[in-house]
Amino acid sequence: NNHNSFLIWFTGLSGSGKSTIANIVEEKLFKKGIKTYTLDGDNIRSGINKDLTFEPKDRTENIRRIAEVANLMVDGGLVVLAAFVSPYKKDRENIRKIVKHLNFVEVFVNTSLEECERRDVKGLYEKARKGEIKNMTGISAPYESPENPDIEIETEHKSAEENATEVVEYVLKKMQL
Ligand code: GGZ
Repeated sequence: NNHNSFLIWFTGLSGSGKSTIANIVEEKLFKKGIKTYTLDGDNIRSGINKDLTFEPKDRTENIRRIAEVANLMVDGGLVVLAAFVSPYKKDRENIRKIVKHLNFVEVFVNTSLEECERRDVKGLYEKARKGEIKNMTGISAPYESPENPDIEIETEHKSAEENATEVVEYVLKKMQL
C-alpha cells in the first residue's frame, strides 16, 4: 500500500454534479502526473453491476462491490474517484471499513433536491414525479446526508472548476506534495 493512493468518494443526489466535478479533478491530477481512474454509474452499472437494481438491498450491494474494486485499485497505487449517489449512511461507513480509512476522502456534493430537479438532465425526476420510475432518490427513495464529510461542496453559487480545485488542494495536502 502506498500513501499517495487514495479513494475520493463523491456522494449526492442524481444531477448534483458529482461526475462533472470528479472529471475536472481527474484532469487536474493528470496534469500533475498522478495516475487516476474514475468509477461511476456509466462504467459500473453497465458492467460488473448490471445485475443490480435501485432497490435498497441492491444499492447496498452496488456500493459494497464498488468499494472492494476501488480498494484493489488503491492497493495498486491509483487515485480512484468514485461518483455514486450512495444514499445510505451505513453503506458509506462500510466503504471506510473496506478501504483503509486514511486513504479515504468523502466528498458530499450538497446540491438541493430543488436544484437537481430543476436541472433534471436525464428527465428522471419528471418520470419519478409521474410515477413512471420507482425508487428515485429524493422523490421516492431516501438520501441520508453525510454528517461529517471531509469536504462539502456547494454547486449553486460555485463553479465546478472552483469546487474541483478545492478537492485537488485537499488531496494534495493529504499526499504531502
Ligand atoms: C437514483 C437513478 C435511479 C434511481 C436511475 N435513483 O444522474 P445519474 O442518473 O447519471 O446518476 C444516477 C445513477 C445512480 O446510480 P448509482 O449507482 O450512483 O446509485 S446508488 O449509489 O444509489 O446505487 C441516475 C441513475 O443512475 N438512476 N434510476 N431510481 N438514480
